[in-house]
Amino acid sequence: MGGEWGQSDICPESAQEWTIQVGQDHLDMDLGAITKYSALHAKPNGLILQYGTAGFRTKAEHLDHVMFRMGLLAVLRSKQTKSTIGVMVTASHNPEEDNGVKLVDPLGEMLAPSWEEHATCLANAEEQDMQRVLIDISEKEAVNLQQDAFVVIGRDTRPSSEKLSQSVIDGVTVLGGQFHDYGLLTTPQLHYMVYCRNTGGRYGKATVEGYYQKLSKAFVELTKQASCSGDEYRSLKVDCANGIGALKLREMEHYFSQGLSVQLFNDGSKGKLNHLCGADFVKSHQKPPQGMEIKSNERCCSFDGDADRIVYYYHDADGHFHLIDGDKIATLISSFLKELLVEIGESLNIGVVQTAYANGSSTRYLEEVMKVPVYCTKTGVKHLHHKAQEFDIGVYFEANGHGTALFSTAVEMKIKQSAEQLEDKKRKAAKMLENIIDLFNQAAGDAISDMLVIEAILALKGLTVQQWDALYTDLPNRQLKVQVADRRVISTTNAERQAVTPPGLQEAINDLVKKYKLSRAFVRPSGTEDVVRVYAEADSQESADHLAHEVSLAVFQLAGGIGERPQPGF
Ligand code: 16G
Ligand code: MG
Repeated sequence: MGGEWGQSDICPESAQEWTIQVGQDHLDMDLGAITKYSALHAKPNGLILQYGTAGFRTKAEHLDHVMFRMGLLAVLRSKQTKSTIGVMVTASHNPEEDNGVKLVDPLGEMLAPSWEEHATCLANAEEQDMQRVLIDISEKEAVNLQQDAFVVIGRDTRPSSEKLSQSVIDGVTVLGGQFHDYGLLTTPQLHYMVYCRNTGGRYGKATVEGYYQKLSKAFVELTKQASCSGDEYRSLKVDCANGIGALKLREMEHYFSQGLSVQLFNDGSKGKLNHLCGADFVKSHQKPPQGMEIKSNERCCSFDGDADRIVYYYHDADGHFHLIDGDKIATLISSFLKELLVEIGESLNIGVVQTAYANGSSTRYLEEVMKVPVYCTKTGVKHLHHKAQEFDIGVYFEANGHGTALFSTAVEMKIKQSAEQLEDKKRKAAKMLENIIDLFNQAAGDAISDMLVIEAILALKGLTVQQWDALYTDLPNRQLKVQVADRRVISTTNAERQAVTPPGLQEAINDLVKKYKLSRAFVRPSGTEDVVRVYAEADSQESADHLAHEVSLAVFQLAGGIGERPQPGF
């Protein structure tokens, strides 16, 4: 979330309106110590930040107070839920100078929305109001301050991350919380740790070792069943965005090497984090990362800076670049899961969850060819995750490569039973599904786990990357950004596919879309940058480019564009 300097309208109560109702309970907060330590992590006057789609994100030098305060908040959340809460210090695919923080809820999920609001209020309170906001949150949420609190902390490889995670620890400690600092972790590893700790170890062991062993065991079991062998199927080039993914994959590699050999690029030994590499760069520029040499038909993938996204790609024999994004990953996974269910003879309800960015071809393929129901939610992992929980098996992916599959407890039990009771082919399929369930990180989208799932499926089905890519052809598309004075003038409905305000904008988009074949377009205010995003797809790249440009102009005119008018050409 870009930092803005100015008056907050997020927490409208002014300092005077706070009635000081320090109840008996609050004597359990050492207010003197909080004030003293808070002054050591002082908030720059007037800095306003918002807990956005993926927590707070801005220049690292503006975040010290936010980290301290998120340490405090994590303790309150932990006391309220009587569970371990996670705090991850990362800014994912943002430039190296940025940083960010997000809280992880008890089952490894994103923080509940009402607490996102508390996070925003607490981060924006001026120094003198901070205590009162803290007390207000604990009153509103009926936090029993006598309850114990436990917080686990992880961080990515940014130069600023170590110091910032120390500020989180200061916040946790001053409120009397216990903590475990995992140090360097991928974001999904921290989600996994939180999930493990709050489910009494049933999900796995809450150590990196436990994570490596659980996933690798499942992967090796699966790939043992694959009939094809040879290097072609079992080696993969991985662009690690010069981030934490490189460290963790290197640590993990020997656990699964009998099933797959990985060659790491952009491993952080020289390049800058996320600079000209990583999943976000590859997806948005539709070209390979720097620092990786690709021979034709070699299978390659990219992680993002905190290893919670993955995209695949290859060069064909003519040297053309082909991107395999989250939509095609979801298609591969859901078709494989569906095949296994048919083989086992189970009719479970399986659903795929996408966002408005999903390529129209993928949705059509899933619905019409695979006959899998598809649902669309707003952008942001929490929305997809939430929807996917409604199914026996919910597969969710954003086109940008963030996603996973969720299995209900009932399904897990059923499959375990089937793997023991059924015979022959059915038993084999049930065993496979059992291992696939273990291989997914069900707490969050996870580049390492997804990579192993994909590699296992390709090996089991004997598919090459080109055959996978050929499932369907993506419709040409284009994404653009438009600068406006206040992006909040744009509000949307129908999972962001239609603009409600400003008046006339949706009508203008409808008229433009009508001019092109197989076309679709939508606009939405970004949750992470101060821009409006425009998406268009059509039957040709030229049409998609034109449509995106025309929609950008409509946004510029009707939604208060600033700076230079959008120009055609990319
Ligand atoms: C964040 C979200 C990601 C979403 C992106 C959209 C999480 C963990 N991450 O990175 O899911 O696709 O924001 O960004 O929720 P935008 O709002 O700027 O388009
Ligand atoms: Mg990320």
